[in-house]
Amino acid sequence: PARKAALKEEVKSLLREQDAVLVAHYYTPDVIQELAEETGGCVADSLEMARFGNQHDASTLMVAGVRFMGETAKILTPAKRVLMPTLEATCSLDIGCPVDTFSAFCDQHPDREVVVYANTSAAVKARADWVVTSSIALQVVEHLMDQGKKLIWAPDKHLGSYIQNQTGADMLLWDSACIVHEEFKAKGVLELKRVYPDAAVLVHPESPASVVEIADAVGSTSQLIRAAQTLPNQLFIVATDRGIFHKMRQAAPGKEFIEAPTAGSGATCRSCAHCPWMALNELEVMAETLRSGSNEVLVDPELARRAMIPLQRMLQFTA
Ligand code: CIZ
Ligand code: SF4
Repeated sequence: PARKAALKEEVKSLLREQDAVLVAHYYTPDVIQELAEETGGCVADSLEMARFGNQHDASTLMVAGVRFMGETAKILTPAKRVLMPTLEATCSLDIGCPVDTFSAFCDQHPDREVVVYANTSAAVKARADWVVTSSIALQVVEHLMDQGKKLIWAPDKHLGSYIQNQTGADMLLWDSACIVHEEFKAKGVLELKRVYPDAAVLVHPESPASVVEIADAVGSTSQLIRAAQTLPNQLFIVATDRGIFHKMRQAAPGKEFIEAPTAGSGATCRSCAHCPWMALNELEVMAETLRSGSNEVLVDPELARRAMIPLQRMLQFTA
């Protein structure tokens, strides 16, 4: 604990010295979220992270999250230096949507507007008409439906079919999933509900439809935090990455949160309600990155120029 406290202080002074602001996702380790809160940075979902980094005047952004979040920051603010604690933090959705196959798929359906989730590479964003996050996906799809558009949706099939069910939009879905959310099981949640009948079930729509169906609230991370605040329940079963408990406890003091059950435990559980890539954002590696100036995120300028168009559309849609 003494070492951790000393390291935290070192990171704080390194951030100051380097005119860097820390932008952290809700799923990163508690200590990283605390650091962001204590140093004037932000803890947020990917949409708010993008907006915060875009508006902040620091010359360096330290982005704690996964690769696409650092890339988004770099694309939106090319003049800034963007660092990440590690460049190895990827995302199963990004991996599941390689640009070559995706582009070929889009080429086969030229009559469809291409909507991609923020959890994608810069190259996939560059091929898209729209980038969305889970907090605005519904509104953007409704907006496109009003214009009579047919859509391609990628990469998350669970989020895609949730939106399709909610809106009735004509969407072709790419077949990929989040390894964390996909593990939540309706059977386990229902068993837990029997033990705690007064608990409300909060579900991120990257989860399977069977889990979404039994939710009291479905939404993005920031929407689920709000639900924890506003619903009258004292106890919540939460089907999203457990990193979110840090903010939920702050937002709803005195309330209690339990992890929704996943398929397995121990060796059979690949993710156990916690993203293995978000977990790479450790205090030690952040300190080392700041000391050495390593792990700078760079995006090919031509790709960045094209990816910026749907990203700015996303920011403007929600402005
Ligand atoms: O699952 C993720 O990576 C999420 C929810 C990202 C975000 O903040 O939209
Ligand atoms: Fe990707 Fe899922 Fe991890 Fe989010 S939680 S970064 S969607 S693998």
